Amino acid sequence: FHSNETRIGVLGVPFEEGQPKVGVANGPDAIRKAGLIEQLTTIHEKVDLKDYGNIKYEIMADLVDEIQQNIPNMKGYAHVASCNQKLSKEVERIIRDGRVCLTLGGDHAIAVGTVDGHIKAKNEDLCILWVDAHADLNTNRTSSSGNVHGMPMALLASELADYWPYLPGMDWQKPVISIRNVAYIGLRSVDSYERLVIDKLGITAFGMEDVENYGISTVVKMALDRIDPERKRSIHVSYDIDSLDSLEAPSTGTSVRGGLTLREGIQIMEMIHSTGRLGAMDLVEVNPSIGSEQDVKRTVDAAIHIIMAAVGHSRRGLRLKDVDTLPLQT
Ligand code: B3U
Ligand code: MN
Ligand code: MN
Repeated sequence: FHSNETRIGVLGVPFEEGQPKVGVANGPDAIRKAGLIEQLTTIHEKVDLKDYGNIKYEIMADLVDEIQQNIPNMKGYAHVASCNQKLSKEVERIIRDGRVCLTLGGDHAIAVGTVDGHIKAKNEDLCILWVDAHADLNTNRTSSSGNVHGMPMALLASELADYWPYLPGMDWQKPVISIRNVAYIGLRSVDSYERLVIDKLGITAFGMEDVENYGISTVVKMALDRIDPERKRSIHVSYDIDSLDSLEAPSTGTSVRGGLTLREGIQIMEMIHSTGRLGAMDLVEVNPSIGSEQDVKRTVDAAIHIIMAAVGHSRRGLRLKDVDTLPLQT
């Protein structure tokens, strides 16, 4: 049921203003340097891959002064608004070019732009699978950190639009995705106000205890049943590397023990790939400045395995086309 051609667009977003730790902006280059592009082209012979390089944006100058007085508790706001506006356009263009858009972060604040671009390109309902230790569901009123990487899901959800002040420079962004079309997997560090929102709105949220109780395959199936019951929506996966356990992905800004194994992390994406409806994926929060060289390698390798699973790499190995016998000895 999927066409045998795989069209992929890779886009790097060296963005770190959504959180306080330097280094996460080097995530895209670290992942590329470890061989992502080469590995992607070996999945099978019909991969058509285009690397769009790293995004460049100009900060909206008029925004900076205005923001500091008017938008409390959103650090780096002018950068967040400026980068995401450009990012949305780039993602839209890549998807309109018939490609699955793979966005390499950067911190998780960039999901505002990638989801917005995906929605605009597809002009239809879309569903989101948010794989993360955190819910990223704070508003500027509920956040105790003021870090925007803890807010993207709240900016995107239509049900939360009334809980935001007017945000200058974000008029392009439409909070049109219903939170009913969103499912979380991997939660284990959720703030009290986020918990309140999840309960009040009945958000589909699978925490680590659910992974423990049901197993990852059942969790993914239940998530898809909720957010895409008719199996027809384009799927956006926003994959925070901190969903994995700290032992699996140590080089990230806010790692939390007790997380997904890499095996579970891969299984999620193999299942999403098999739907044939992955439209876009973000892989965020890889920070090559955190931890030892070995920690960084481990984290980057994990990211690559997850991305490979998303675009069709099979742990069973590649099936030969038009060949069903072993070569004879001659
Ligand atoms: N919920 C906290 C912590 C956090 C969110 N996302 C990450 N950390 N990576 C906050 O700051 O909003
Ligand atoms: Mn996140
Ligand atoms: Mn997280």
